[in-house]
Amino acid sequence: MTNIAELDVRTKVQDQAEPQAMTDGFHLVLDALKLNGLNTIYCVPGIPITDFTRMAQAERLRVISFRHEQNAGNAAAIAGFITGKPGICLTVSAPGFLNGLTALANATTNCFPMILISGSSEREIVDLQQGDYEEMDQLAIARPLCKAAFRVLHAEDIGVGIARAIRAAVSGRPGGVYLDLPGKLFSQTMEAQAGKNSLIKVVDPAPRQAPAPEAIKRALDLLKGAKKPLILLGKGAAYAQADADIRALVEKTGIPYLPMSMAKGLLPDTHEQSAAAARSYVLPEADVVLLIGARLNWLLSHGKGKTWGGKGHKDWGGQKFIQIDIAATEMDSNVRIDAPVVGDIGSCVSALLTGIGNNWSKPPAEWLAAVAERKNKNVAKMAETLARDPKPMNFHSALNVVRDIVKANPDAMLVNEGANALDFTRSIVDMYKPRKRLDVGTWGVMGIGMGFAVAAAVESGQPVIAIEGDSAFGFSGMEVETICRYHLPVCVVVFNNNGVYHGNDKNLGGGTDAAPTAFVKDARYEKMMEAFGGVGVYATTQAELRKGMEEAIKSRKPTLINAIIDETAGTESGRITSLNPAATLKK
Ligand code: ADP
Ligand code: TZD
Repeated sequence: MTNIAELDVRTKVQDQAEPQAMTDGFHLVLDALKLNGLNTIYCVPGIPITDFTRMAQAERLRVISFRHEQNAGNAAAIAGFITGKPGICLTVSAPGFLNGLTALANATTNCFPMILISGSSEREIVDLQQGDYEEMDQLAIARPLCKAAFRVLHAEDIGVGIARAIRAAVSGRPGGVYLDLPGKLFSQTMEAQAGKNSLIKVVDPAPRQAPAPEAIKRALDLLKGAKKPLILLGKGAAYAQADADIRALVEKTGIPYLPMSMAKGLLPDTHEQSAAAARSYVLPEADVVLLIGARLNWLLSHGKGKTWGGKGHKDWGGQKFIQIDIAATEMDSNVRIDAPVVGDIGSCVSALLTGIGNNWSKPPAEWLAAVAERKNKNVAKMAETLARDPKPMNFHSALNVVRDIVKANPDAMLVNEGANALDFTRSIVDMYKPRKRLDVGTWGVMGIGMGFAVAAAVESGQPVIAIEGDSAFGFSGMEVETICRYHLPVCVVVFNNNGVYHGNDKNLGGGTDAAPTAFVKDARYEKMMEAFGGVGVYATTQAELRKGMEEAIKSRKPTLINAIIDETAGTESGRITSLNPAATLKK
């Protein structure tokens, strides 16, 4: 038993001791991020995270503050794709959180690693639905839209919470993670040393997953017997950062390859084995297709139908598929996968390379000649179209300029969204280096433009060119202020054809309202950039567009070029008109 005298002595000793150094939730979150090399935060401040953003800047983290959370979220997502580390987006509760959610869901759909951290309201009040400020059960809402969702209630669990979020975002198939931090957590205090000990520096966050030797053998056996082999590179291959091995695999096998949109530049688009210009020939003709980090989703017509030589819309072609993917459940998702190779792309490609050795026979000459013939014919046809200089400009003539500028600046990042502005840029503008082309991805989502552009500039330090449909630009256009505020070397080119897809639609009811797809005619988008101190250019000719882009890249000044395009030039939905249900009943 302790007697009173003993207690007295203890109290005195405690009184004389140094006051314990303390830390709090704010600092523990910051320290946990820093410890894991996560030094950039894309955010919109407000209750309860305003002080957090200030403290982060005081601690020398890069804090990029946006005008809308969706753009901050898109920035974090693409930062994740470019760097392989989870991009961090920080928002306020309920409405701010919801604004960030589209980006989180889009990141998950595209397999981009990001962590959406949102402050949230008092649990006790939220759970009893008593009407707190910005009340919402955010964790429950986020959960079905991302890969994992966690909430931290106690300061001593912050280290574990951040570690779990990082691992969930980047291990296996990458994706979006939601981390819920209730307002009360930030001001919770604990002893500093204990706080420090509770943090985790994540070791090997995306562990390699080597494929089974028999899976490699099965794949090589299939590839060896192929008469008309084809390699398809997807954005998973770009993300994997196994650039040299992927190039070696393509070149050692001599197999023609097709890059998906964001895999462009993994090998330069000018590579002689690129079959991009013969896409509609090689897909139905190929007999064995090796997919590397590409899903057989709608972008590849689900691996069947006429695109693949099937007789009808749902019929399979005769191809056999080898698929490399980290997600075993991706196999057989649309058609039979004859040789699944499950593992990380780096390990899988390297194992294939070892198996291939140095005596691999190239594909039959007839196949290569047939591909080359189609390709050369299409390239020549395109060159003819690109050589024209119509007045006003159309998509081709304007993109001929962009193509030259990207060729002269292969390190520049290219952001791209729109319908026609997207499809034509993808097919006309060659990319020369990996992870330079950033676009609407799996969903074909509009609104990624300025968020992606900001993060591309921040993460790479390179000039950014954003080719934007005028409709697409509108979804995130206010961030030109953010671009100016942080002095980012971003050149936005708005392809202005006065509307969604094109600008010449009429009101079918005959009223004075504009048609749903039509915008204000001859809108002066360049003045938006001028309003915040950037450079605005109004370009009606190829020469004006070229000069504007060259100066923007040289000066690294925020620039918006309003490129005036023939308002009749675009087609409905660009290349995917067939997905657009058109009314068949005439009333
Ligand atoms: P695209 O749209 O370019 O065809 P997708 O987004 O459909 O590409 O496919 C990317 C695929 O890559 C996903 O199925 C994903 O699981 C896979 N993936 C992503 N990173 C890796 C990796 N490091 N190793 C293996 N597979 C990966
Ligand atoms: N909203 C969201 C979030 N994503 C979408 N994809 C759409 C709406 C629908 N949509 C497209 O699919 S493309 C597009 C919209 C609105 C814009 C096309 O017009 P644009 O490009 O001006 O950006 P073009 O070059 O004129 O075709």
